[in-house]
Amino acid sequence: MNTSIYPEHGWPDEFVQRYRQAGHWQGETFGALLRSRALQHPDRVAVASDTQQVTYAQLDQQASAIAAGLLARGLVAGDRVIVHLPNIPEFVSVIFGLFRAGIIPLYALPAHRIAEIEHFASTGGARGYICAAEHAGFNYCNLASTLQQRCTSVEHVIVVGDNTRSFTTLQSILASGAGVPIPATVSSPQDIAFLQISGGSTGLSKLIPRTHDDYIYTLRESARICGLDSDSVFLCALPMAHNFPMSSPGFLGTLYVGGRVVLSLSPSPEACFGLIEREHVTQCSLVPPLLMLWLDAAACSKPNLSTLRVVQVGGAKLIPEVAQRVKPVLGVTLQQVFGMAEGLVNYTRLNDDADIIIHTQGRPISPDDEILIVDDNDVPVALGQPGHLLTRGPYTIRGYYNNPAANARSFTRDGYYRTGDIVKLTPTGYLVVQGRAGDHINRAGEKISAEEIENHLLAHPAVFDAAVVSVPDTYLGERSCAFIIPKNEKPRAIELKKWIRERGLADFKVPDQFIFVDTFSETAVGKISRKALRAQLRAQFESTQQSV
Ligand code: AMP
Ligand code: DBH
Repeated sequence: MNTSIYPEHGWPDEFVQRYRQAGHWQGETFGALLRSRALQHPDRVAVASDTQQVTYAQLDQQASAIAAGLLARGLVAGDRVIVHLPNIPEFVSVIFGLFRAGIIPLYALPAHRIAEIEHFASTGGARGYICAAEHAGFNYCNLASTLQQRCTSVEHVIVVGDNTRSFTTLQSILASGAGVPIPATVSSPQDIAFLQISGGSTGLSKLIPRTHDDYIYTLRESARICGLDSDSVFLCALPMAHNFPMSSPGFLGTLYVGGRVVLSLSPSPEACFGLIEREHVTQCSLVPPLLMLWLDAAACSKPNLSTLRVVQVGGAKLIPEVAQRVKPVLGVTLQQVFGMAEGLVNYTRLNDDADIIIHTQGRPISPDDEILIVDDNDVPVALGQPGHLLTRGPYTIRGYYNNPAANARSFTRDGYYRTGDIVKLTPTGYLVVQGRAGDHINRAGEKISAEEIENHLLAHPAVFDAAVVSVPDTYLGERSCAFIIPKNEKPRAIELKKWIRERGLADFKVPDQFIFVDTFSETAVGKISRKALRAQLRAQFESTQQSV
């Protein structure tokens, strides 16, 4: 099967030439990258966890064995396979095994449940699903069984760890593939390497096709901008399937430079502070609410963080009051990161003035990142004014996977991606994020689509209408609030929460708060857009907060 990027979401030829000539795209692939690092420093530890240490040579061997084992089971280059694993070393060997076989991983977050996984499997046409047997009290094998009943395309389930359902284990794949030759390079640098998922501002998440060339470019440059080298030790505390800890610079950026990745199953200070001391961690990335937890915990317990140099913070807006505490409390350099799985990533630079580090969300990685800040009619605003951020460049996608309707909405005719973010540009080219234009809730860095949750609430027999909005939250940044018009008798909030969970949605999507109302407004129903309605309800919420 031809895995080359589909014409509708490839870069036009003139851009391909430009990015190659500039040296951004260097023709590397993930499969070859690991081999070259393993040859350079076979005995260095690539990935460490509480229980395992895997060297570059071992990782390289495991990747080859997994590739051979999967191909022997009938998977072929170009197939899509969902990877649903927590922060364990097998995450890394599995994805490199898939890369080496030319199979395309589709990354799901551990918090995702059957509703999301089924959607990924059907939109991605997945032939396989690789999961942990159990993690954080959740049995992924049960999910796998339901998935196979609902999605016949998913022929292969592979489980990391023993399981009672007699699914194939990763151990048996490794054993069957060990030493078995695999076909010579199956991927070309411009092929899709994997599918990331979008935060999903309108309805369900979309699939983001990233190529070897474009993603490896961000790893190389992110590692440079974040000061990573082969002596760096990166602690991956956030879920490693997320684009931020994966690539900005993340665990892949660390492997790119031959450094060491330390995995934590939990991002809590209790779990991470000990690891930082034991493994001599130098870098880590966090979302703002976690940073706040770390700051409070460090101020009390005075852990030994002497090896830590840089903490990257991104995924949601970091307020200056919190940013200011990083250096004095943790003794490290703060690096703000404003990025998106679709591409564009901005960093404050390590040697920037404190004022820039504290008050901006950084500037783009690449001289070829093109930024436009426009009004509602796509007309550029004056410098320094807030507007919609549009972007295109050497690592920003030109289209979602298999989704022409979303592509028509999310990209301009000349290929700019409509990020949905409202930003301001400073005179020196730094971005300051103001908020979102659309209706998604950024709950501690986890993005929730209002529309997706509303549709699930509307399916409840006692709900006449529902509107989900974001409301400010001191700790989470934003939390979700559902306004509900009951049909007859008012349902209980706890019942609606249970309903959302039982529909198989990730826990972070369960509304934090419910407000029951008789009507949305005199003129609202059916006459104004959902967007205007949500804005009105949010304003209503804020005014009641002020009056208390
Ligand atoms: P996703 O679609 O899940 O990849 O999320 C990307 C979105 O997260 C961006 O478009 C922003 O809305 C938000 N985001 C990421 N980093 C930051 C940041 N440092 N400050 C504010 N918002 C951010
Ligand atoms: O929120 C994100 O998606 C994000 C944040 C920081 C991201 O994808 C990234 C850096 O690469």
